[in-house]
Amino acid sequence: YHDPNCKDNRVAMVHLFEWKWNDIAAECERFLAPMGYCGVQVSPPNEHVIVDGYPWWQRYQPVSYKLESRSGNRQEFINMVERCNNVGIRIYVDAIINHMSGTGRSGKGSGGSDFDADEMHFPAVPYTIADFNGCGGCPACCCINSWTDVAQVRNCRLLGLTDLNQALPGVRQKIAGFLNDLIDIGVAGFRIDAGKHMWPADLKAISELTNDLNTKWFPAGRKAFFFYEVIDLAQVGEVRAQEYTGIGKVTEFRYCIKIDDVAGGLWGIHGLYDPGWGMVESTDAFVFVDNHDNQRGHGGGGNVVTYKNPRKYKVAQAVTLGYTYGHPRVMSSYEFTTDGQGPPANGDGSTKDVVINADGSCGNGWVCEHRWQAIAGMASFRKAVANANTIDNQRTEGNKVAFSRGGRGFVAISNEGSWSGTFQTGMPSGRYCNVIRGCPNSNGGCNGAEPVTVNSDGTASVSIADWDNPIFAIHVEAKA
Ligand code: LM2
Ligand code: CA
Repeated sequence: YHDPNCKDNRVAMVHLFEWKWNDIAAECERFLAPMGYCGVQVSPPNEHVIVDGYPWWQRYQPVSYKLESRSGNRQEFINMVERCNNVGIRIYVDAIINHMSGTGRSGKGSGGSDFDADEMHFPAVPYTIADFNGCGGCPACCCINSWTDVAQVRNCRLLGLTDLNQALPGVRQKIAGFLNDLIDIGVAGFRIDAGKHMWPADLKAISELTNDLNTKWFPAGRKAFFFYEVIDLAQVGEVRAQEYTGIGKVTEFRYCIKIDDVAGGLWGIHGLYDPGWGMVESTDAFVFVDNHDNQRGHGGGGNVVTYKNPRKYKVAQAVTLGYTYGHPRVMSSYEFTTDGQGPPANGDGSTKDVVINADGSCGNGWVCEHRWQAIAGMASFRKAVANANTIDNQRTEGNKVAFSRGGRGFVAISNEGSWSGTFQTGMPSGRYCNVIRGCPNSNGGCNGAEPVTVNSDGTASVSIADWDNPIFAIHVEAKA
């Protein structure tokens, strides 16, 4: 359950937040596979409530486990999984299994199913009132008031969302049935939403009911990757991330704070992983610079760097993808100004297509951070250094850092303007492309810049001069 099931030595995941299935399928083929990404976290694929104005968060209120959502229908989902797997790109589903919709909501969901949350009536699953936690032991609102009362955090309603009782065999079976439907289609794993609000023992029991992955794309006997969303910012008495490391990886939200800090002051790179802060060990950590919640002040919020600060964001991603701590996910956003704002929409409320401009950037309001050359280049870097677990030749000078990765790659970053000189890259001699500028091209050169020569003693003359892209990165899979 800890293995992301990547193809070959691919590593980086990208969250294509609110993308439609057809657009994701195309992106796997035309961009993610060639750039060395491992997989995609997709928005919740199951039936959800429809809220006026179509905020993104309507998809965190399930109505049923039918695969009919704002991103597309079941057949489109199946096509996406097949097309992506066929080019070696994995699909990870954002699974909302803690709760169903919020109280006060009723009517029809995105797949046309009837529901009534106040009656806890979700006939398309089906769930009835007996499948939910009662309000005994909860405050009068039945909601979570105290975040240090662990039983309340797990048995009462998060934000008034009707809370499933995962201790019941019938509920476990229905959740596992949903996950198994997705596994049989070919998904590689799950982000378990609101992990903090469920008991680890119940989650373990559910994961043990899941099928092996589809042998059309995975070796026999493989289990799905589980990563649990647990917001642990080390407040005394609250749920701890470490409670979940036995059953999968766990989101490390302290990393978001650390990386924002380090991207501003590279001298702090030594403290990126800080056990003193209670951070989980590298092999258990699922890390990201920002996510769909904290980039807009939801889900713990905090000081996080986002696409709105592009230069710093690229530095943060270069450190995340270049370094060794945790399993990395890249956020891919749409432009927003208010926190509830949904994805770019047509007049009828449907989500707009992702369009790709001639220069490779995205249009129609999609930001596509994962396509920024610096970030895509570092995704390819992470693939090349996947089996090199060391950091060598690290050189920190003020707000600048350089390091190599076991003879497979070398990175230098400057937050102090231009930086040039001779560096020990630790790499085999040859001609490489600075993947921050561009990839190797078919003429034996590099796009965006002249090739870089590494001498037989591993040294190279390196120059960083572009304030907006203050990174230099070469690796053994991008030779000129
Ligand atoms: C998560 N992780 O644990 C998600 O990452 C986060 O995006 C989800 O909240 C949350 N858990 C529940 O799945 C989002 C959003 C909330 C929104 C909920 C449900 O951040 O603001 O709450 O989805 O749609 C909304 C309203 C809130 C209301 C609630 C219930 O914003 O005011 O609470 O619905 O009706 C009364
Ligand atoms: Ca719960």
